Amino acid sequence: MNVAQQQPKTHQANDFDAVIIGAGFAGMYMLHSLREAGFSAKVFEAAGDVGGVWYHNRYPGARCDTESMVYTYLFSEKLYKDWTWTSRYPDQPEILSYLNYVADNFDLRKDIQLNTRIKAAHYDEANENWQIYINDGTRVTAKYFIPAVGGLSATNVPNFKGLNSFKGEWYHTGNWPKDKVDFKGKRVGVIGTGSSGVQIIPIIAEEADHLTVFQRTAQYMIPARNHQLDPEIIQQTKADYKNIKQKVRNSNTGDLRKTMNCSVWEITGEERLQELEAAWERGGPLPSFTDVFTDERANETIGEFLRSKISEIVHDPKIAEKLMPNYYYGTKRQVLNTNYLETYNRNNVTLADVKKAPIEEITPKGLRTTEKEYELDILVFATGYDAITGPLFKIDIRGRNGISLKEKWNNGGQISTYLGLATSGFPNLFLITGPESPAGFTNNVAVIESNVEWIIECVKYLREHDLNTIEPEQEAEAAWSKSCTELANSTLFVKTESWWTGANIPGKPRGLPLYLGGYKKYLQICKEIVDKEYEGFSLL
Ligand code: N01
Repeated sequence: MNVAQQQPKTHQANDFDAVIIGAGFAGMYMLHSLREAGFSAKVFEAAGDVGGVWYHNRYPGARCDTESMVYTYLFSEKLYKDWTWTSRYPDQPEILSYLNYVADNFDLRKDIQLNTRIKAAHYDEANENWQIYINDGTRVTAKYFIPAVGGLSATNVPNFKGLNSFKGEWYHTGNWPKDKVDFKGKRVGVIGTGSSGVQIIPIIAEEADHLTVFQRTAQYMIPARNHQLDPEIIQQTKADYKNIKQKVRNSNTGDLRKTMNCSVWEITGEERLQELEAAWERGGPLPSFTDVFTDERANETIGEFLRSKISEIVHDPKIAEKLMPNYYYGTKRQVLNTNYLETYNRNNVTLADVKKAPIEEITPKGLRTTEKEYELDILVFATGYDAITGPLFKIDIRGRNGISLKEKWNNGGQISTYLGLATSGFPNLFLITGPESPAGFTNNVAVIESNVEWIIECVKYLREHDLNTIEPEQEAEAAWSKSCTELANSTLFVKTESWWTGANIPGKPRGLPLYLGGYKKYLQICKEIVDKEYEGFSLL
């Protein structure tokens, strides 16, 4: 820690101690924690209600692929015991109800201003505060600025020629309307086969007259095997709260998934197959062998297993062939599904390979690939997000000397943070699930909780020590970023085009700006830095 001796300063009074953007899991827990610690805080939320991504992702079939017993706040034992999740993987309406329940239960709404978009936040060096500009032209000030905008909230609608000419309806999964979209009797097209596409496709297929899926990259599929939770299991889970919380914090992924703690090669091929078959029957993420994301041959053993399942499920060998992935297994985020592959056995579903015959344009009647025109009444974009940096870059965030975050990070080409929590030149700005945090590879709610708790400890420390600002020292930040890059480069993840690597957005700089050392290790590092009185930070 570097604490400079300085004269006391007189500052203009701030409107709030902290301004937070976003009323999702992160923003709401941040608000609650700040208030509990005696700080004044205000959340600004662009949507019409709380919920964050779960407010917007109301497409049919939307469901979390982390189990409900851990995709939930663990900070309050009472909350954990009072709320009852009904299924293994909670669906969007249930998660949204939960977040509304949390907002009411902790009386958060009085400090959340809805329907309000923040367009800019500028650091004022003279006053050592943040000037936060709202879309309606007004401005508020705060000592701390916390954009809790998540990594997957900036939707990506590819810039296809002719979209405006389309005479039908079109929607993006991440910005789904509140009113039901009626697919009955319609010819529907879905572009994209990631987590969102894979969830919506089987539902639309059941309702629509005809569905065409435009697939660019075939994905590995793992069954979710979602089910209603047995009342006895619910009681056991609630009783086991303390143990579950501890296990989550001691895990690499912030959840309770099975890990193998051995290399693919340490067990026989037969044993491996048994493990994989058992996991397939159980549903949920496959158990992770220690070398599966570093050793190409180890990775291929899992890829081969999953490809064999496609041939077993999909009746038409030509369609099965088109559905065969050929990237390293798991180097795009794993997709859990319910009846996805089975959907291609229906006779009202067509699979169009748009890697082979790319999309040329959207026409008034539908969509034209280099091969043919598909006539459509409804077009669904399940085309993902400008992830990790996208949501932050939508806000004009400027630190010292008026330098914007986008400029500092060279438009995403040179991201540098310290612990994913802060970045030099931007005093008193805190990130939650930010770049170079373990988000994206870890249960998001777990990362959110630990980030929020770290921030609260930090601002309490500043208050107790009568300090005005905190920001990373450049050397400490550079070392953290370097370690993130080195870890990422030692894996197969960087060899695949995905939203993790920025390759899904044309022109976006490539890289993998996330911490891949595991959640448990991340928590240890964050704690050590606090124990050493904020080593690597400059406190003034
Ligand atoms: O987005 P994606 P997503 N032309 O980027 C295709 C979380 N999430 O919304 O692979 C044609 O994964 C693209 O093709 P390709 C979760 O973390 C969680 O599905 O780039 N196709 C791909 O098939 C997840 O990982 C849940 O070649 C184009 C698809 O669109 C993350 O959000 C549910 C294209 C995008 O897949 C993102 O998932 C939903 C183009 N120009 C989301 N551009 C659950 O918890 C893109 N594509 C279950």
